[in-house]
Amino acid sequence: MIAGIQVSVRRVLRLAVRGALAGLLSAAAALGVAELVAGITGPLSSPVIAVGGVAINLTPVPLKDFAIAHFGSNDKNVLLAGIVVQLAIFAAVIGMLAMRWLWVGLAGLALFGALGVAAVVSRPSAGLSDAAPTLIGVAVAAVAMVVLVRAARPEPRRAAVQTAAGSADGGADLAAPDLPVRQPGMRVNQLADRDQAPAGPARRRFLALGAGAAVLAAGSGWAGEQLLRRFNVTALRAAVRLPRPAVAAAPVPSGASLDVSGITPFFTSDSGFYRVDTDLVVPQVSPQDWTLQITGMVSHPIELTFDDLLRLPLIEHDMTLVCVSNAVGGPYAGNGRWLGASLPALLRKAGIQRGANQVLSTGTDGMTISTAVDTILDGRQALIAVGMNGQPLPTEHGFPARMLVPGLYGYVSATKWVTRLEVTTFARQQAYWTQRGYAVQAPIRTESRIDVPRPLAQVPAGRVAVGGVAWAPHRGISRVQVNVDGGPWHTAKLAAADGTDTWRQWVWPWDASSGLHTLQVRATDGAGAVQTKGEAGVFPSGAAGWDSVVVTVT
Ligand SMILES: Nc1nc2c(c(=O)[nH]1)N[C@H]1C(S)=C(S)[C@@H](COP(=O)(O)O)O[C@H]1N2
Ligand SMILES: [Mo]
Repeated sequence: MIAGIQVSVRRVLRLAVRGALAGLLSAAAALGVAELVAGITGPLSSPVIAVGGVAINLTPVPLKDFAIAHFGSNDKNVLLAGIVVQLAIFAAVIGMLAMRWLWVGLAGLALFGALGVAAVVSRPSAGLSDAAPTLIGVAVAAVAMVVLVRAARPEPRRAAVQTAAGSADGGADLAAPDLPVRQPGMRVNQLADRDQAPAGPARRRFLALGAGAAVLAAGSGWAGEQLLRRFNVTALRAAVRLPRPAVAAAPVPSGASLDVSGITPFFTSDSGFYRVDTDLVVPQVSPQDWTLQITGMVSHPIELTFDDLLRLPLIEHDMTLVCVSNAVGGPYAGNGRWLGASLPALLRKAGIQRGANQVLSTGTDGMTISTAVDTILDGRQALIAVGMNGQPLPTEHGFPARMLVPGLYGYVSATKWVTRLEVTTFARQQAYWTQRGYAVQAPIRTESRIDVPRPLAQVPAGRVAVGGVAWAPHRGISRVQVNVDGGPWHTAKLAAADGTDTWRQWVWPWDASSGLHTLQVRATDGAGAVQTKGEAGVFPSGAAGWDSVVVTVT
């Protein structure tokens, strides 16, 4: 009896493993084939990416802030990994169910396909052809599942022995519908005997078909990746020749960079520039297809090609861009020399109608960003930028064009891959992050950051350079102060200012005595407002509070 139970447990387990494998391999084939078809129809029609995109858009704000804070630019890989794990579990479960009821497995695949199609077609500017990768992938998966499940089900060796299996595992409803019913007197060793049956040729057949599905999945996935490369705009970007600026930026003052090792450099390199967006794959926008439309409440709607844009007088301007998700002391700020057409000039040319107070800009990824008309027109150097640090915009930073408005957090100003500016009102339309509760007006808060010494560093007693950067874009920084262990504030030395729109490095020479010490920093902006001590989280209008580090002086 015990032996019989053991045998059937083993048998059930083996069938479950095969079912799970059948499910996993079918799903893998679906994804591989979908990738291959997406290689023809375009990267945005890939279902995994689309499902990931929907997941990002549905992610509650606190979770998204948590992800940005804890995983940084890896947050998307974490999300993708999560989706793949969930998909794998789902596939394994429907595969196991399919061993008993094939229709349940197929229904599971259909559900999975429906989710994929819904995600893909919900993307902005999606067409019906974008559903093709998912549909074809799911169709292939259905065939793979039928074939694999049939091969995985135990085959009768002798009709008499099959009897037990027929009603016990349900597999026989496919394999042999006309089996006799189970006979009550069946003995354990017959079951055991029956259990050996799928070994040998049947097992090899399942393994061969499984290997075939795996090869199909990997091969089509690989081919899809190769095809998708042609959507990459790296070469098109390399071919862009930016004109000389009509208005060049003033040379950066020689004292803008302090000689403090470990301090944030004045200009951020492309690779060091933080990236924040909701995109799982970096949008690839060809400058040949790109246009910028200025529509809505304007007297003369405008449509510009990339060449038109490059023919406008281009302005060079230095400014620091900050993300609202930057925690106190955090890394999501970067400084660049930008090149672009004047946004106020473009809007004036279009002729803003009375009553309009918002520019709602849209990127090719569907991101919408709303900016106050008043702010854009108040004299600051707002741009439709094409260049960053002397090169065309990097693809991740919005190639071929992005919007920039000095002094505002990125989510209300810095639309990457921008193709549309709609002049409208705040009452009529809301942007992506404002729909999610973030502030409508979001000037960058005055912030200062200690770069050195690093948190929990050990430093020798004596002179220690405490240094970092401080920013209050468009207001400028007038003073930075440091205190030790909550003592009096000491005024730091500020690097020369490169206008009011960029950050400033600072350094304070500290006579460090041995022991454990806490350093704190605060900045004063150009209008005399001191950075507040009161702490605030990043939601809904940016983090506030003083950065501090604890160091051990030995
Ligand atoms: N199209 C698009 N533009 C976007 C975003 C986005 O998700 N999509 N994110 C915004 C946010 S929140 C910030 S902080 C800046 C970041 O710009 P960067 O990635 O070039 O540093 O881009 C802004 N522009
Ligand atoms: Mo941001």
